[in-house]
Amino acid sequence: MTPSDFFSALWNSYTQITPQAQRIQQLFESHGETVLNDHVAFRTFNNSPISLEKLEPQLEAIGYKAYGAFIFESKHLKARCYKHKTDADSPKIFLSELLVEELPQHCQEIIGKFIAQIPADAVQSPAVFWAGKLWQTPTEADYLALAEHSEYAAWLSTIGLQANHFTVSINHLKKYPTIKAVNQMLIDEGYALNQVGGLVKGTPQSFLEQSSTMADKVDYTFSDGKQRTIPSCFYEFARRHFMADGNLFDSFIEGNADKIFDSTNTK
Ligand code: OOG
Ligand code: NI
Repeated sequence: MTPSDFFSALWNSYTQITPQAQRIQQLFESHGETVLNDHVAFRTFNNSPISLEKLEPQLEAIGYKAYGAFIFESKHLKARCYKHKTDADSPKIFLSELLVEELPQHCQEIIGKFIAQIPADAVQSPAVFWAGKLWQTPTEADYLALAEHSEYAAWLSTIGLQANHFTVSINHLKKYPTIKAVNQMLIDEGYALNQVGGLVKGTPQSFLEQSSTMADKVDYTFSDGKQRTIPSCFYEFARRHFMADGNLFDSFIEGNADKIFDSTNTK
């Protein structure tokens, strides 16, 4: 599978439940822009057949290699980032996993029921990255119990493996050169942005500025028949800056990422 096939399959499954991303991309295009992606991100459960460690070889299979590692203590996550070995324009990939054993016992038990349903050989090809949830639909009570302690766990229990965001590269836009201009356009168009820690995460001095929409909401029926609208996926905007050595910063920043995760919060 080529990276281009990989990202177009991902975009298809992502926009099915994130119609705002398609609309915002079209908005940029209607203003004469060509939208390039800075990165996409995935979430998963550790100690499972779809752990970060088990998924990583499928990224290597499409020509990617890991170049950074991150820890999010209060969210009980760890993550790695990946870039293509030869094509610098191919989107970067951010893959995180939930450290399930750090959650309260009752959450571990709920997640344990999902993990027990994942086939041991679930990871066979890069297509696993849009496999969705590999377990039965949770009950509303289990979903709410997870959300209480880990919004990430609640989100993952309903959505599963799939790109949780694509990211517009502001560096490649012509008419919206700053993150402020992008945010203002989105606000004028009525989109709800993630305000955790302010609209803009990061500064030019830290070489990476990011903002994101709040996730789209989709109608969801839990296994017990209860219905509610739940967050699906969101769209991100990133502007990278040059470092003193003349290279564009190409990694991620824990302090920014910590807030971007909140784009799928239920509250
Ligand atoms: C990933 C959040 C981190 C970034 O650009 O820092 C991130 C997620 O929400 O799964 O995407
Ligand atoms: Ni991101």
